[in-house]
Amino acid sequence: MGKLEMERCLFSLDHTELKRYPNYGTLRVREWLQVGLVLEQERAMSVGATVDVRGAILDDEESLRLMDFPDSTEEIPTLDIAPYLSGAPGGREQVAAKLHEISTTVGFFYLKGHNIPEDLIANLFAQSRRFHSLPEAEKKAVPRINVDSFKSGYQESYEDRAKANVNIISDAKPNKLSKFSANREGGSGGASMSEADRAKPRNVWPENLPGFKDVVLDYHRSVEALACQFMPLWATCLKLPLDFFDKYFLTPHGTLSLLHYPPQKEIGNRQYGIAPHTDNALMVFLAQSNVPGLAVRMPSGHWRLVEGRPGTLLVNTGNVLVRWTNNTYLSTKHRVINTNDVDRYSVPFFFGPSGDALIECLPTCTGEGRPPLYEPITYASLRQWYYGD
Ligand SMILES: O=C(O)CCC(=O)C(=O)O
Ligand SMILES: [Fe+2]
Repeated sequence: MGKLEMERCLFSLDHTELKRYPNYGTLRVREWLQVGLVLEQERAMSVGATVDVRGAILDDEESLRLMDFPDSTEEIPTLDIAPYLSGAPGGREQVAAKLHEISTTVGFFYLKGHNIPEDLIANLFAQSRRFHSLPEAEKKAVPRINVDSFKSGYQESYEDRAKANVNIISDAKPNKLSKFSANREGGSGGASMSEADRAKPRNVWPENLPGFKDVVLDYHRSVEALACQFMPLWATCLKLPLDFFDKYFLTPHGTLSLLHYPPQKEIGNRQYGIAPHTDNALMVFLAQSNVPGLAVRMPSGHWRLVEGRPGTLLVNTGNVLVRWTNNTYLSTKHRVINTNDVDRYSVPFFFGPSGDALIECLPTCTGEGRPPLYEPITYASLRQWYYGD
């Protein structure tokens, strides 16, 4: 059996069935899975070098000018998900058709009708301001931890991205932002996680901020539930059985980040709040305050400033969907510069499959004359390639 076949076989193991074996806990299955993951990780190192899921790296003077001074007035579409969530007849098909169109053209949209209470979102921003207003020493007391490649806690400024494959320009200055991140409690590794893995603490919390943890976790749960409801929609878009994606999302990845950008007076010189990049997740749900700063690369190649719209979340598709759909869907380039006089706050929620999910070209995205462009890769390995650690 070749490496890939073995990995496919390992990934598709039915753990519900396997758990019926009295010796499941000590069974070699876990060892096999580990072997499969290691082999896959080794290969991932070369995958990034041959096919770049981010698309063209834009690094010339003209491209930088377009990023720094957005002048596009092209439309960012709106997706109203209510007809699907309410179970209206034909609602799923109607919403999926619009989602498909958006994902092949712009890759960013305002999500309306999402059912996350406005007061929860307002409270989340209030908690973010509270946290970021703490004295630096108190914030630094909340360490940055890395559990199974998922990072939580406080980060003063962005990590050194020299080894990473996040940015789409070279030599970007360190990003001007700080953040607090929280990951899914219980972990996101998938069926191959051991009991010990499952029990590991995933998050660190500030002391003396009563209510902070509850609000952050409450929003995390709400937005994860919303994100999971997208999976049958994606299956509809891609003409797959409605439960097609279930096995990839046993323990979904969900990283929530409370981002804080100080004002930035000088534009240019490769200095950004967040340098131009694509997101690596399957999709990202962004709660925005009313302070602009995010700009998105539109179909014309010009960039557009994205204003916040009350009652909506801004959503974009990421690198996982590009690989899964063999380039049918976009992972659109974007960046942030806070040119305002006031601090800017935003809250992205990065949503993806379990770490051990094998991302390989979907059966409906390949065929005669359309070979898969990307090699299969686990989500954990794709993350490793992206972050360089
Ligand atoms: O703050 C924003 O508006 C966007 C943040 C973002 O692009 C990211 O965290 O990947
Ligand atoms: Fe992003």
